[in-house]
Amino acid sequence: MSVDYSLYLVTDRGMLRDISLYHAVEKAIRGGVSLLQLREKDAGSGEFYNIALEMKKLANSYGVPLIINDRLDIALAVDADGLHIGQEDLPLEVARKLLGPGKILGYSVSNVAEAVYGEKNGADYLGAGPVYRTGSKVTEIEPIGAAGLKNIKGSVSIPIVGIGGIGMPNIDEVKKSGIEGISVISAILARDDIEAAASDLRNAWR
Ligand code: TZP
Ligand code: MG
Repeated sequence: MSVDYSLYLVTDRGMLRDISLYHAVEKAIRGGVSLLQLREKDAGSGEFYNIALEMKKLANSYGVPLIINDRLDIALAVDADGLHIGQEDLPLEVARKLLGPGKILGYSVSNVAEAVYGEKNGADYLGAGPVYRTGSKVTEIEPIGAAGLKNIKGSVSIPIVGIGGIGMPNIDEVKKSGIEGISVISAILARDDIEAAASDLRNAWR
């Protein structure tokens, strides 16, 4: 499957201002989001499943693939296009085996060793970060910056998306690192005009 990683939206309902997740995501896709990850850390299984079903229909109706964060069971249950896991989730090779070869498997990394491990053990793409400081995720990992992205990019041949604190002020610097795309939450979802925010990022990336 050929995937466009250029503008990868990750969800967090907690960031939204007076808009439903459904409508926010639809606006973001209209603005130019090319890939969608459902990441709702506070949703229980039943609720996550229902949201995932709805997001799958919405995203796929625009030709955008849906990736599920953390939950292999939900990814399988809704026949999502892929799964994204991190260092503390299911082992990568186990996820690869259970997900099957036809699905997209993403893996979070913050250094070259993790990236090389990811490429060797079944990841289709890597989410590298945090690139900059962000209020969207609590982490003890120091930001890797554009230099960290460049190092990771040079160590593997699978696609890389940067994540963490990316937005219009630093998108050019990120682009120069040579990676395939950016993954964002707040630079799209916390904005008043979600469609314009996505479209500005998309145009800046091109
Ligand atoms: N993983 C590393 S940083 C991050 C995640 C999920 C949060 C990204 O959110 P934002 O608002 O784009 O900085
Ligand atoms: Mg995770």
